[in-house]
Amino acid sequence: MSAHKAGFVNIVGKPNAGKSTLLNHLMGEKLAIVTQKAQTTRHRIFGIYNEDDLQIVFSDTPGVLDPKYGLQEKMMDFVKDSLQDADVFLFIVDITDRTPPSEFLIEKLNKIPVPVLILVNKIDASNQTDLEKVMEEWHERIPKAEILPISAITGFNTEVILPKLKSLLPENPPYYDKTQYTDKPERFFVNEAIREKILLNYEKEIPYSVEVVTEMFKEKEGIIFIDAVIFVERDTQKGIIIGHKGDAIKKVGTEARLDLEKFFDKKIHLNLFVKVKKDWRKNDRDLKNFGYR
Ligand SMILES: Nc1nc2c(ncn2[C@@H]2O[C@H](COP(=O)(O)OP(=O)(O)OP(=O)(O)O)[C@@H](O)[C@H]2O)c(=O)[nH]1
Ligand SMILES: [Mg+2]
Repeated sequence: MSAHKAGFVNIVGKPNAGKSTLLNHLMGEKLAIVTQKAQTTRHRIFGIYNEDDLQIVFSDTPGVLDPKYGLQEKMMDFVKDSLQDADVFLFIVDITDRTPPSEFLIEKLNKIPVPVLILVNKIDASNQTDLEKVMEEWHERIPKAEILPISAITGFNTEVILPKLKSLLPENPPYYDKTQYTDKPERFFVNEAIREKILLNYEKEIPYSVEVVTEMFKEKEGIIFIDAVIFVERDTQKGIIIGHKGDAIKKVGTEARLDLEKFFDKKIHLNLFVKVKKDWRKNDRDLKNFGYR
């Protein structure tokens, strides 16, 4: 057998580029939530891909942005971490995104002596002329990078990514137990499943004002019993989350439960509560309690 290879492959890019979609696709498992709204991912999530002679520790990160409040600053701290410890970068760009690229990322990736693979994503929603133009532009911005057009949603051209990464990674023993596929505990996936449904079911600032904490996760006779709290910033938001006669929160609960039953492959009993924690996004102590350091 050939020598074992292992390393860290960090997925970076702007909000909404398709980073989490790609992580899930490469892992064959829904580890990271995906929505059409920017700033869906708030934490750094490891997805650990294992073969007999290979371990790739993927890290999915929040999209790179200019922070406007405490929570976003903490989110960018996760991004900065991920710029420190990579063996290879997967830089995802969205071909349908007409806004200017992140100069911050371009500068970093040019400076760091680590291979960069630029994945021009969402080509299913584009055409050949635009693709050639965009690939040329990226070649000029980051000359050392190899550029690959893909569609993370349809899987087009994604089969070349793993072999390419394998060729770039160093010989190393595995960093994690080979049966482990993520660094996150069960409760994290519960919090995220609920947050995804909130992103999908509510408008404007509401999803961004929400944090979810699972307070109980207990398995008994094949059923998982979960109590989770949805924290909002203001009383008015609490009313909106609950909705008329509780219809809105009931919908969130049902949708999250169905996803979680699939993820854990068990029956789930899910209780949701809503509480107000005034302006938590700007409060350092609250942010720390919610796991943002
Ligand atoms: N058409 C098309 N849409 C895609 C593709 N990949 C992702 N998307 C969509 O783009 C949106 C954003 O996808 P995410 O995976 O959440 O993007 P992200 O980069 O993780 O976003 P943040 O976590 O907010 O930084 C979702 O609506 C996806 O369904 C693709 O290849 N083609
Ligand atoms: Mg994401």
